[in-house]
Amino acid sequence: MLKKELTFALDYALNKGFQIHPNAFEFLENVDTKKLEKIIKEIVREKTKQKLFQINQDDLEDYFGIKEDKDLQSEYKVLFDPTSKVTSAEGISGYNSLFSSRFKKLKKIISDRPESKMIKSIASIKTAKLDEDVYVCGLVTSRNSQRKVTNLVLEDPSGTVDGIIFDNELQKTADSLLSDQFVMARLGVGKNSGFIIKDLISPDIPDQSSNRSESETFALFLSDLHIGSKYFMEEEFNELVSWLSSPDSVARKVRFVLICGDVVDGVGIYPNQDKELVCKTTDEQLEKLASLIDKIPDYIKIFIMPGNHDPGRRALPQPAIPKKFNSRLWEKDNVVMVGNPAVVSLNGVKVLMYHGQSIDDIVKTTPGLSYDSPTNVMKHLLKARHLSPIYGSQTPIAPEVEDLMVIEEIPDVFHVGHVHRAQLDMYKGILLINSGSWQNQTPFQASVGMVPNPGIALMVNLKTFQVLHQNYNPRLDNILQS
Ligand code: D5M
Ligand code: FE
Ligand code: ZN
Repeated sequence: MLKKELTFALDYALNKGFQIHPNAFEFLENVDTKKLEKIIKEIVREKTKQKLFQINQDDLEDYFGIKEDKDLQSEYKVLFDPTSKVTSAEGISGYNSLFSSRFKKLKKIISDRPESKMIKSIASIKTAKLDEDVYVCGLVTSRNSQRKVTNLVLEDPSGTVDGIIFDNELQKTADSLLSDQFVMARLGVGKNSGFIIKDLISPDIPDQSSNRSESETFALFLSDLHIGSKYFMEEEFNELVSWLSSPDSVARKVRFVLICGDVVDGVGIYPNQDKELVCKTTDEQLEKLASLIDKIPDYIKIFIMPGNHDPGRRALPQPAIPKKFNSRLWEKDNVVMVGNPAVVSLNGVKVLMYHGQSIDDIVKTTPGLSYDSPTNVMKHLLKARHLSPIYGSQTPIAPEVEDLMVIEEIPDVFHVGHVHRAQLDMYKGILLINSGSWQNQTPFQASVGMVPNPGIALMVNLKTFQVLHQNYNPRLDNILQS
């Protein structure tokens, strides 16, 4: 039902012979009701003078002084998108080329370090007589911690080596390594001629300065909307969407919206999901997404990435949500459909977007990590320079010829979702954002004790990297973690 102030304003204009364009109508719905009468009277007076008898959104934006600021920089580039690159080689030979690509790419990354000049192949250190320590590098194939010692097996294309760690601190470093991640090790020979690991060096992120936007343009970071689910916070999300076209001074500067996957809840993703869906088909769910996007001003660019709930390929890397599921999204000029992971540049600021599927496997196998702090997991990914190292666990990984999950480019912002906990942090100058979710706690999450903090919108000033947040969740215990 229309608010009475709005009905009054509309009647006033109609009685004066005016037509009201639907976009003006939507705009007026979001204006403070107390101001409506004054606004409409002034616009009617002004336009009557001009003998123009239609009120449209432009008139209202003129009135509020909130027309698109053309001077605000808003340039984007997609720097990396796996969509056209996925080839999926077959079976065993596919995985062989995947791991060999991973090894090569990461060896190149680590070759900036001085120690890397001394790297030897694993096969060669087994046959040579070693008088001094040597460096090898490889993927972690197993890690085993007993009370006093840790055993680590590394594999390079020439073979595998089994090393023992006695040092307490180094054992902790070893525990923090992710299965199948790349690492460099300093090895010495022990008394019984076994190898002792004396140091472990991850590829990691070098100290660097990050790129900034010249203008104070804002980007809005979102994830895990789960549109179609009974638990999607539709009302709160609509409020956020309306805010984007409101006169608010920050809203006026938002030029980018990044959605980090699980945009819809999907169909048949988990057992008995249909009981928790309000939209029963992916078509219906994506159409609802498209109609929400219709309400966002078209000078705002919206990047949409798939997650594990969205239609299309499930295995990583994921191509963009295919056009056959919703052509309208693909055809909208202000929507950019990207795969998972993707790198986009916003006014020169490089944002690495990744849904975050691998977090599930990592929290299960790495001491000290948990769902409560997704940004700590993100730091591990950056250290390993890989988004989803663990193979053969819950996260499906496709046998690509090239490993597209290696973090080759160093981002300025690392944006992840999936675990439904909004959190911020910094790591080596990189802004870490887990953008949380817009889905209330599901019965499954409650059963495993996962407590999401949904309904928090995170906005980053791309010039200063200052982060603002708005909590649309009415629950008082729902707070942003940092
Ligand atoms: O996942 C939201 C979060 O819930 C994510 O951290 C994984 C976790 N989750 C969801 N389903 C399962 C099952 N079946 N087992 C273990 N953990 C799960 P989302 O991708 O939004 O479903
Ligand atoms: Fe999700
Ligand atoms: Zn997810």
